Parts: sequence; C-alpha cells; structure tokens
Amino acid sequence: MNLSKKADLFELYAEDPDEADRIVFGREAHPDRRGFLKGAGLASMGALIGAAIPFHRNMPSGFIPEALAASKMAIEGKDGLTVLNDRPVNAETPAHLLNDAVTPTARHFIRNNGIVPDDMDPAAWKLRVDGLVDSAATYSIDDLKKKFEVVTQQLTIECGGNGRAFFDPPARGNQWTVGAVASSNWTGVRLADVLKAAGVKPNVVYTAHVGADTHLSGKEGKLPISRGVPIDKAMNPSNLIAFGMNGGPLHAMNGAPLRLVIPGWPGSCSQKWLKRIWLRDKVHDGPKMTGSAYRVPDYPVSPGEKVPKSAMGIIHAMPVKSLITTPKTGLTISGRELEVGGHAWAGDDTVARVDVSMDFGASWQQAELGKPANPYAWQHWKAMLKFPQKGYYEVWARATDSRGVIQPFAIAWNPKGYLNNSMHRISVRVS
Ligand SMILES: Nc1nc2c(c(=O)[nH]1)N[C@H]1C(S)=C(S)[C@@H](COP(=O)(O)O)O[C@H]1N2
Ligand SMILES: [Mo]
Repeated sequence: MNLSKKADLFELYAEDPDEADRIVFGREAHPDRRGFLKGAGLASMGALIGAAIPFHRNMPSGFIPEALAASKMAIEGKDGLTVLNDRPVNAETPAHLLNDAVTPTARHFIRNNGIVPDDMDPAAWKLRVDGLVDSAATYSIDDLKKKFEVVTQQLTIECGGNGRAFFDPPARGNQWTVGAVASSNWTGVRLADVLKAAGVKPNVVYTAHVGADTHLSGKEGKLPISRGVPIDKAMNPSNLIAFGMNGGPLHAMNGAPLRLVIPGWPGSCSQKWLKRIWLRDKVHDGPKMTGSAYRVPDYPVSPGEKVPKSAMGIIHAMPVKSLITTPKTGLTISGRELEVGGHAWAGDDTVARVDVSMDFGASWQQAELGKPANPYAWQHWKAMLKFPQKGYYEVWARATDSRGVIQPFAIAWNPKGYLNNSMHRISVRVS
C-alpha cells in the first residue's frame, strides 16, 4: 500500500481496520491487546506524523494518532463529512452541507455500531420474515421487487443522539453536533405490505430487526444492534424496506444492499444490512433495546441527575427540530440583507411554522415554510433578514409542530444524551 497520502491510510482504516493495523503496525489487530510498533510499521507511522514517537509502546492497537486527526479521514463516496470515530465508522455532515432539498448520498451521515459486513452482494442477499406470522418467508431483493409495489419517498432519518455534543454535564457516546440527520429519497417496498403478506398474528406487539454487521469484539453470533418498533408503528405505510437511495444503490455505509427506513423515530430503528424481521409477542430485547440505550427518563430531570433504570422509557417519535443550512456559520456580509434558510421536521408530525431571530430571541420573524414532499420528508424554510446596523449577530431558528410544540432554547438533559432539539444558531458579522 502507498502510505504517502494520508487519505489512503484513513480509507483503509474505514474499510478494513484489521488490514490497516497489519500494514501500519506490522501485526494482527486485537482490541484488548496493547500495541507495540516496530520496524516498517513504526517508521511509516513516524513518517506520516513527521517525528519519532518516544512512547510508541503504549499506543493501543488500531490507534490513529491525534496528529492524523480522524476528522480528515476520507470515506469513499462521501463528501465533506466530519468523522467522529473510525472503528466503528461514525461521521456527521456539517450543517451548511445539508442545504440540498433532498440529501445526496455523499452527504448522508453514517452511524455504525459494529463492523460493516464483508458481503453486500445484492444478487445473493436474502431477507427472512418470521416469528409470529401465518407463513414465514425468505425473499431475494428481486422477489421483493416482483411481489410488492416499489415506491420512492423522501424520508428523514435522525440519530437519537444527534446534538449530544452540547450536553452539560456531557453524556457518553458519539459527540454528534447537528449533522446526524438526513432526508434522502429512498426506493423500496413498504414494510407493511411485506408484513401483511406474511400474516401478522393477533398477539404480535413488536418487531425485531437483524442486520448482517458484526460486533466490534469479533465474537461470532454477537449482534452489535438489534432494535424493533411497536407493530402499530411498523404498519405505517411510509416505512420502507429500501434497496435504492437517491436513484442509485444504497451506499455501503448506509446499509447496502437492503435496509429498513422507519422515519420519524430514532435512526436506530432503521436497521441497515437487513437480514431478518422477526415478529414478537413482547417488546424486543435485542442489543440496544434494553438498559438505558435509546431511552429517556419518564419525567424531567436536572442536568447530571441519576435516573433509575426502571424510569427510563423507550424513545418513540423524535421531537420537532430545525436546522439552518444556509449561510454557513461565521459569514461576514457587507450589505444589510441576508437570506437564511434550512429544513425542519417533527417526528411523526408535520412542522406548522418556523421563526427566526437575530436579537437572541427577543423578537421573532416568521419564515416562509414549504410543505413536505411526502409524509416524513423534511420541510424547507427561508427568511429574509434585515440587520439594523453593523456588528455581530446570531441567527436562531425554531420550529413549531402541528400540535403547537415549540423547540426549546435549553436542552432537556437526560443521562444518555438523546433528543436534543434545542434551537440551532449561526453567527453572522455585518461589516
Ligand atoms: N445493522 C445496523 N443498522 C443500523 C445501525 C447499525 O449500527 N447497524 N445503526 C443505526 C443507527 S443508531 C442509526 S442513527 C441509523 C443511521 O443510518 P445511516 O448510517 O444510514 O445514516 O442506522 C441504524 N441502523
Ligand atoms: Mo443512532
């Protein structure tokens, strides 16, 4: 491998961390083993950094030095994403790169809990539908296309932990700022049609979703994540079993060749690399369904407060939220007028209005708000601002859903850092 370009190394770490370890460190990767660099591995790592590493013996396996900041890692087919983590791969999109009405595949965030499967061949892919059904079935992707109506819809997916970086005290987990959200066009068959064809038994209460990605530990049969939704939500006609993304195939990091898209609820419900849908007569108890994963306290808590596990309820719909995608924060303008714009979305609901403020929330101006392209697509908004004089301004945006719920300024703190729908803001200088 040619290590003269840093991006090569980062790409390799994204694709195959074990192989990257073998090349860079000259040894097998093992998550629990203390690494020791030697020979060519140490020399190439040193050459990339531009200095010797005196304490190289203490560097853990699979370790990328901060000097080679993971945020500069290139992921094939993705453009401008900020990489939070390389194993598993987690990357978000800066707000100003989410300005497109429909999120291009290259700008769709990545949230992985485990290791991406090796084999994503669409021709060989099989989906099993079983559990409490009248007749279990196994489908190829071609079978799905032949047996069920194929539909394309724009659907918004937001990670439950989007906005966690702003929690104080901090919450453990990926430190997403605002960019773990996307609204791509998805092509597939309706989950509801596939479940109806299998025959949902009357005692079904929950779905269980299984993907082909593997656990970080490498343990055979151990799933990184397996979530589900109540059967009522599963039967919503907007949910898709998707094999197409923005007119092309799914990106490998977004679940190729087959995934669920269950919009409006935490992204974790939308299982990628989908292999099995299993219907159950109790709330699914797979990895990341139990404990405090994707759960919030049943009552308001103060920042840092301990919450008993018994009071942590499973997150259903995501709350109303908006994003300012134009201009990019930090802009300096010479005139007095500026058009600002972005998107807004509201879980299972629609957005009724968006307001913007340039005076730290003292007064609000109603933005022009569009309708969603279809249910669960985000809505676009824009507003023309007239600044009274030169100086430093912040533009704040807040959306209101059709039930009248308004985005808060403050974060509703919770132990695991979910559901941060506090207002987005950008800075503007008028010179
Ligand atoms: N198989 C599998 N499906 C998964 C995940 C995963 O790690 N493995 N992550 C989930 C989470 S937490 C989110 S937010 C969404 C993110 O979808 P994306 O990576 O396509 O943006 O995928 C969900 N589906
Ligand atoms: Mo997520």
